[in-house]
Amino acid sequence: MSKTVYTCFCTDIIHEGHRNILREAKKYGDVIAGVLCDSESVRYNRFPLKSLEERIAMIEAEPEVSRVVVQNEIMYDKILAELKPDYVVHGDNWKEGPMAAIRANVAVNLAHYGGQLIEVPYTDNYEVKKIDARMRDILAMPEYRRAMLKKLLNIIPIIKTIEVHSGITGLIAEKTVVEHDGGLDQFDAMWISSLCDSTEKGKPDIELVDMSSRIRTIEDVMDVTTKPIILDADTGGLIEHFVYHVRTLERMGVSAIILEDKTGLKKNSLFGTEVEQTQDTIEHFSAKIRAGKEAQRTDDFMIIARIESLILEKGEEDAIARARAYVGAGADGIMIHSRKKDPSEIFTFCDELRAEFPNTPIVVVPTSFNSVTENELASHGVKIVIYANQLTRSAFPAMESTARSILTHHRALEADKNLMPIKEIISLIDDI
Ligand code: SPV
Ligand code: MG
Repeated sequence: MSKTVYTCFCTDIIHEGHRNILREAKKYGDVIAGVLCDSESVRYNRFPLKSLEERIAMIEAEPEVSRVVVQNEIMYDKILAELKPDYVVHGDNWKEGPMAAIRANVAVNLAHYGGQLIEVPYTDNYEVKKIDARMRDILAMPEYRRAMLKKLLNIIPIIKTIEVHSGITGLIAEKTVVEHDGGLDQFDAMWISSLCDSTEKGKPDIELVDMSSRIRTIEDVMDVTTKPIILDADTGGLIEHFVYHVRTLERMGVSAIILEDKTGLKKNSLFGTEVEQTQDTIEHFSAKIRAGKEAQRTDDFMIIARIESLILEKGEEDAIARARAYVGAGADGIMIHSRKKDPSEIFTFCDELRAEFPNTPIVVVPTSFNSVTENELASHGVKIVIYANQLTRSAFPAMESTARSILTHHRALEADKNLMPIKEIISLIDDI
């Protein structure tokens, strides 16, 4: 009986490197090729440009491949237990970084039944690099990027979103991958926070930083990333202005905006009732949502209504009544905010909303109730979690401490142990 060889792909295009792996694999027996499913592709690599069906057809068309299967988990336990191939073939580029955990997992699983690992030298030439960069460039195009958020809602249980306010924070959101709990993980989307965009400019979070400036920040982030963007649109301003902003943001490739039901001089929600804040009327805010929905031109763009009733201590009933009205006005999702440490009021709201509107995405920002886990939130129907300010809050004390150290010691030596080497900083930045 001929031997079997297994190799898994997570790619939208077959290039010389993949063909090399397939040719090598064929030397050992019948090749079963795996195609990594969508939900694991976004955790392991990036958002797929092709559908699963298209990726399967692409791999099936390769002459060395006898059979294609879908691999549903990045770790190989299940697929190897099921297929028991004599060999697993993989490029040798997984010896370091988060991918090393997958390599170790394959080795353990092969050892269970006496399978063998064949590592093929990774094809790291100019053409392969160019193809990879091209895939990234396509994903960053407005039409692809804009559509990604809605697609993600159907692919993964909860969308993990991190605040970004510049090219460099965008790169951190784009490139940080960790290995934990037997899998790899990364952020799915980026939040452009009014608080952090303002703080970055040394300005208060009162809608002082205007849309032209916010757009500049979005452009900086978009220039170097591919992940979908959710913009904190504050109150959206005057309805007559808001509709123009919707057009601009949609055209740029922003996937969603979150519009807050406050009016007049907006202050940051985390001040709660300590400062004067006015909630908009249901009628006026609903009219704003309706106007925005009428202004947009694609089905991809989402307008998410943010309810401030719990922040302003107006109670659950008011929050639910508003959610009902805003969904009726066309809101594509509801964000509920709270500044309590205990998440129970958030859970109560989510459970109620979920029962009434099973398909409306719920968004939360667990800054105050930060002990909740993503799994807990997902179990209450939350679809998008936003870590709204943590990158800014971690950078500020680090920078301040460096400034203090240099002032204290009249030199930079003492601060240096906490600094990222210039070489590492530079390696974050991609060439075109
Ligand atoms: C922001 O990040 O600007 C927000 C979330 O609006 S919060 O600061 O919690 O109000
Ligand atoms: Mg804000």
